[in-house]
Amino acid sequence: MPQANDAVAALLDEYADLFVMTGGDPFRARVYGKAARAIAAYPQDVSQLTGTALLHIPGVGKSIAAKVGEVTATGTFAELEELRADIPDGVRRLTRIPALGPRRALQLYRELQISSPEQLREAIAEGKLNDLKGFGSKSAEKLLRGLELLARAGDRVLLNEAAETAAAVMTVVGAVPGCQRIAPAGSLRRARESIGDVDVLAAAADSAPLMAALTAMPEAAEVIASGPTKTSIRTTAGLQVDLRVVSLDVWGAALQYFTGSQAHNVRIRELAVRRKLKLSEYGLFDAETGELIVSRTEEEVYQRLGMQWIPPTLREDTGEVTAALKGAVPVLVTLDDVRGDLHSHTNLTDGQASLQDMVTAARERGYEYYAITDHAPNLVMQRMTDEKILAQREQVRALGDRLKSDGGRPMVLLHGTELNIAPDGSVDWPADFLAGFDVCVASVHSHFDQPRAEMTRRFITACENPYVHVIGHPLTRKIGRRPPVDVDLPELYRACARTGTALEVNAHPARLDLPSAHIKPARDAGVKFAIDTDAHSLRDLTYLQYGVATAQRGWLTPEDVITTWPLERLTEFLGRGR
Ligand code: DGT
Ligand code: CA
Ligand code: CA
Ligand code: ZN
Repeated sequence: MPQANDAVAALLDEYADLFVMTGGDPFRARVYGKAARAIAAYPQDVSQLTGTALLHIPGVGKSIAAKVGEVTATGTFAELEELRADIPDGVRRLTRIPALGPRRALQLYRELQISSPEQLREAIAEGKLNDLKGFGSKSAEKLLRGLELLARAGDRVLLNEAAETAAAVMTVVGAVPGCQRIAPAGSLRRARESIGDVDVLAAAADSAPLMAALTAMPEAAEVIASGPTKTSIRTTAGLQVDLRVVSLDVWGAALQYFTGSQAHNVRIRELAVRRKLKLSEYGLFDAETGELIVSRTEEEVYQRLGMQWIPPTLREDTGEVTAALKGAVPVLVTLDDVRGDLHSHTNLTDGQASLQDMVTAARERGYEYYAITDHAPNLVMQRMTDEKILAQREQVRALGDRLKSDGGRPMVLLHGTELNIAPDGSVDWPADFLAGFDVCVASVHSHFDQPRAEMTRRFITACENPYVHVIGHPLTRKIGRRPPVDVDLPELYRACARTGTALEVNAHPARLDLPSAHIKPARDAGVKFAIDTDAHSLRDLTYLQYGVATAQRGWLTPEDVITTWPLERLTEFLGRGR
């Protein structure tokens, strides 16, 4: 998707935040937020569109279209700059702290002159918030937790942002004559849930033109270091990119080395030493004679060390080396194995695209089945009603019939919903109404702070509901923004395994939930998984790959993932207990 759209969306979001902070009408601010999401999801580059064409984007009226035009021409817009002049940048950073809204952030600035997360931490330590109206003792505790989360996220970015940056670099550098090979390395290749810097490895006899192409990119705001083997830039978005160029005959050794993780590399270097070998980014050598043994491919390097090749998503020193030595590396689930998606939204609730458009896009992805699961009524702001969801079911059935007979690729449409798990574990509708859905995802969307015992009870009750098939984004965390809920995980896994309820691996790069670290223990407890996009736009459908990578990091095979199963087997799973 066009980068210009992301830039415009970010500025509109910032404007919406600043607007509320300065006492603006929150309803009007929501209009900007909504337009920002629509622009981010829009398939065409907004910087190339005329004023009238902009008006076709949902939620974009004349005033917002004018602002988009201003951004295209100048990089910003006047009203935003006015607000920026009023409020220090740090105050807006405060609003990123979970549990602190824009208004309370402004209150902290006006009343205590707090204008950064660091100052907030000090003020809490000094007890300055104790007498502040609207800030109880519990809110100091919550804010500290939020501050910690923010600090841990640091300057790391989400997987999709890193992947998009790497793709841009690889397109430009890969097109330079003499570039023989180019690939992502580092945490991006391993698909960690957040990325510190982007590592790209290229092969060429002469590195200079490749390095020059990188530093000449319009996205390169700053050259941090430049040399013949490694050049680092910082992008206009603040992300560091390290480009390393090696000679083609050491490609495999270099790719292995720069993919990491460091812990994985330490482990296999020890192994090499025990075999009287020496492993470096230049190859695997005989430790005594210094003679090169292998270096061209990763496969050769691992093989010569006496083990199977290890998929990058497993290289975290969590048992993969032992498995590879025994020839027991699992055949991990891949994007190609996925046959469908059980969690998606349309503009009947908070999705950006119509039912027809979502279905067309899903079909283009080659799915065998696809479920529409708009929000259920208890998420009040989505204004769902029984009538609306039943009317949607009719549309889904009619559209499903058309898909069967129009000669295109066959895809079975499922009608479902995303239920809300209430604090007591109940969901939006009674059994007889739930029975009408093909699939029900159930998720926690409120009361995130319940104590562990209650939260655990809540999940177990939802699992025991025979109409709940999948627990959506189970820990409800948002990476770097919202902490996971506190639940007894082994108890949850047992309940899922016992009741045949799948846990979702939500593919959205801001969620990646169930987080990969928890997936393997859940699998070992007998849980099955649904890799779902939870798509709210056409673009979100492309994020499936991050869910697959997360599942791989959790050691999952196709057998563990119900969305890789043929429809018949899936239907049997969905029909359980009825
Ligand atoms: P990040 O950037 O924090 O998301 O994580 P990584 O894993 O991409 O770390 P990074 O960028 O510092 O280094 C990329 C890979 O290169 C790393 O996974 C292993 C390898 N590497 C880089 N420097 C060293 C080093 O000094 N020692 C070792 N053992 N490995 C290194
Ligand atoms: Ca890195
Ligand atoms: Ca790096
Ligand atoms: Zn949800």
